[in-house]
Order: sequence, then C-alpha cells, then structure tokens
Amino acid sequence: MTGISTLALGQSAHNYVTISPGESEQAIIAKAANITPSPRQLRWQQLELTAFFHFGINTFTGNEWGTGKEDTKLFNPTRLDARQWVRSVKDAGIKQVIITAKHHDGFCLWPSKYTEHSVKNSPWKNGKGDVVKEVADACKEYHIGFGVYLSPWDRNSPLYGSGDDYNNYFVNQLTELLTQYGRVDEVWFDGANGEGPNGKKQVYDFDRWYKLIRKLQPSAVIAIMGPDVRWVGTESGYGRETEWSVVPANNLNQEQIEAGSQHDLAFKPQGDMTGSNLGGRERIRNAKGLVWYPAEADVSIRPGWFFHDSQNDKVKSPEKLMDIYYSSVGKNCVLLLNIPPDKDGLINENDIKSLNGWKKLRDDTFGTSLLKGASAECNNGVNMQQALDDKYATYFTTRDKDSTATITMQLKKSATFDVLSLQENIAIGQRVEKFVFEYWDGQTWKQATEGTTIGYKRLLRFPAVTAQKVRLKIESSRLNPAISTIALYKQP
Ligand code: FUL
Repeated sequence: MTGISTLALGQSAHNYVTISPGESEQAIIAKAANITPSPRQLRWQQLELTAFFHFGINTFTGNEWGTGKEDTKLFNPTRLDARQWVRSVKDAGIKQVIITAKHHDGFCLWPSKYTEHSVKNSPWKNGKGDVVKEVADACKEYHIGFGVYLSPWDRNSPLYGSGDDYNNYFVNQLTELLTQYGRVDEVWFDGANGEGPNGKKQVYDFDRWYKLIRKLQPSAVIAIMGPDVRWVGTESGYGRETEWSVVPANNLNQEQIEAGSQHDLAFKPQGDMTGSNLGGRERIRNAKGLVWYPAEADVSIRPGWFFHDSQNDKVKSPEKLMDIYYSSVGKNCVLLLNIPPDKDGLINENDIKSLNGWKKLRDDTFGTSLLKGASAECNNGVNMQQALDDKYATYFTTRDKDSTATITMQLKKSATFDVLSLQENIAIGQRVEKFVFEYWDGQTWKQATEGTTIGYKRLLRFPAVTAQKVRLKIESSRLNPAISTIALYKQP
C-alpha cells in the first residue's frame, strides 16, 4: 500500500472553514488546501461544458432586455423543437443545459399559475404549450443535465419592489419549476436588480430561496447569486490565469454553520468578482472564512444573448470557441455557452455548424495522450503512473506531504506536442501554486510552458516541441499536490 488510502481517508468532506483571529498564515494555507467541493459542486465541475438557451419574448421583439409590457401574443414559435436544441448541444459534447424560464421581462416559458404573463396567453399551441417541460423532457431523453434560469428582477410583476409579497410570488414560481419537471441540476440567479413600479428596489430573500432549493432539489447547484457556483467576472468566456476555487468568505456566520447540513446557506455572494486573483495567499491571509466557490465562465455564441436575425453572420467560429475553451475549461472554470433558439423555435444552422466544427477540433486535439505508456519517476513521489492514466480518481502525490516535486517522464518514442493538460484531484483539494513544464532537447532542459494554479483542469498551448523526455516541476504547492492528469497533445 502507498500513502494514498490513508491520505484519502484522512480527508473529511467539507467545503468551508472558519478562521479564528490570530491563526498563522501557515495554518490558514493548510486549511485552504484541505477544502474540497461538495458532491453537487464536484458533479458540476466535471461536466466542463454546459449550455444556456436564452429564449422568450425578446426572441420575437428583437430586444435584449424586455420592458415587461410586451404583448404575450407576440410569442409564437411555429416549429419549436426542444429535442433539436438538446441534440445540437449534446452532439457538441455539452453535458447540461439551462433554459431562461423567465428573463427580466417577466414572461414565463411555462404556464405559471401566478401570472397571466406567460405562454398560456400566447398563440403557441393555443396557450397549451410549456417550453420548460419540452426542454426538461428532451434532457431526460438524451441523458443530459437540466437547469433553470429564473430572473429575480421581474419588470412585469406589479409586486416587484414590494418586499415580502414579491418574495412570496418568486417562491411560488420557483416551487413550480422545482416540482413539475423532474430533476433540476442547476438553478441560475442573475445579478441584475432594477427598480419596481413603486420606484423601490426589491430586497431578495435569498435565504428562503436557497432553503427551498435544498429541500426540493438537493443535488442542484445554485449559481451566480448563490452559494455553489461563482460568476467568473466577465461575460467573455475568458477566465483568469490564476483561478483558485477556494476564496475568502468573510461573512460566514458561525451559528448557521454549526447548524450543520445547511451550513452553506450562510454564504452569500460578496465582494469584487473581477480581480485578477481572488484566492491567492495575499487574499486569504486576512480572511475570516474560506469556501469552495468555483468559477463559471458564461458567454454567448453570438453577440447577443437572445437570437437576432441580424447576427446570423456573427456566430463565433469553431476556432474562436476553441480559444474560449482553452481559456475557460482550460483555466479551471466550467464553460456556460449560450446558443439562442430562433423565432421558429430552432437552433440556427450556422450555430450548429460552429458547434460541430468546435467539437471536431477538440476531438482532433484531445485523442490519446502522447504520455500514455510513458515511464515516470519522481524521487519523493508515489503513484507516478496514476497521473498518466485516464482515470480522474487516481493520482500522483508526494511522500511526507512535500510541496515540491519533479516528475520526469520518458516517452516510448520521440513525439511532437504543443498542448499540456494538467488536472488536480479536487476531491483532495486544490493546492498547486506554481509549476514549470520542460523538455530535454538532447543537451539541456528547456522550458515549454509554465503556470500558477491548476485546479480541476489547466490547458496550456505552446509552440510545438519534439522530444522524448519531459518533466513537470511543481515549484510551489499549499500541501502535497494530488495530480490526476499529466497529458500531452498535438493540435491539428
Ligand atoms: C445578464 C443578463 O442581464 C443578460 O440578459 C443575460 O441573461 C446574462 C446571462 O446575464 O446579467
């Protein structure tokens, strides 16, 4: 037996810690290194690719933000086929979708009992249709995850800005979505919050909403204005070089944490989400608490979030989507790519072409790792080979909790490569702070690439190199690193 099983056994599943005044930096760093995702967060992270479907009254008016005064009669997708939507994204390797059940204009894509502003007063299927159901059913049929976007900001509801009355209305709608469509895997709350008709800002009862979701759909992650998934800070699809999934949570409330199973409800999104490094040593040194709060990078395949005919020639190319992929999934984020259905209720062929081209580029790059079957050595390491197999759960680590290591790998024969893929086993923790990747050119070691954080996945591109011997130097880590994957590829 190696040290692995003991390590894993010693790992208690927890995704937050509190820090007492006066704790040393060393103690704080060790705590950070042992924070791990909750099961729902781990499942979500492993999806890597998710999709948004922005669809609603805006699809028919050409707006991005509706006013809430739109005539429900405008909603009339004559060929709506949610199976085509789900198939199109599944074919591109996407593992979960989120439908905008209600955007800021308040128009509901399902026949909510609590408003007249919905599909039930549209000509579509004579008011008998339910888009949310069609999407949920298609996800079940194609075995992919299903999520809902419910905009807290509602420009149609006369209750908006009233306080409790609006929160009750919101809870009623949320309950419909969480009880009528089977399993829900993600609930996405937007940050936009405008004024109600009385000129007052609505105060959202987040705690109540979160508790309801935990009760009705315990495996769903709550994203953005929620405790499980953090907005990366831009809508470009590009993440940051240094992306820590463990970040400060200074408003963790002791009492609520001690209350046990609902501990994470105490955590509310806070602070600046756009800084260049949210979880580095200088950021966590003075934290009062730390939490596993991983980043989601959202972006639309088109300039707008909703479909506009005028943007049919502005669909992002496969190459652009590939660049986004390297800069989101390849930077420890989950990518949430929006593909908006058109007025007919179908995904446009231009979008499908791009999605398929992007999938092909990924398939052509990430086939078999060139390190498969290579030998690996590391004088203070255990289970070197486990970093080279394709099982995520098995991993390389160091003896004695060493925080540096050099793993030298010898390929069976010389190969040309230009992409490095690294993964930490985040069920153990996110630990690596700095690494360098080098190749032996026959005379000396030369640097191919380097980086700071790894996290769930780090992809790095570099000018093509031909070599038979390579090494990964982990120069700094918060605790012994747990490396699931070291892989090399060649771009087509
Ligand atoms: C933003 C919204 O205002 C946009 O319309 C879109 O839904 C995007 C995903 O989030 O905050």
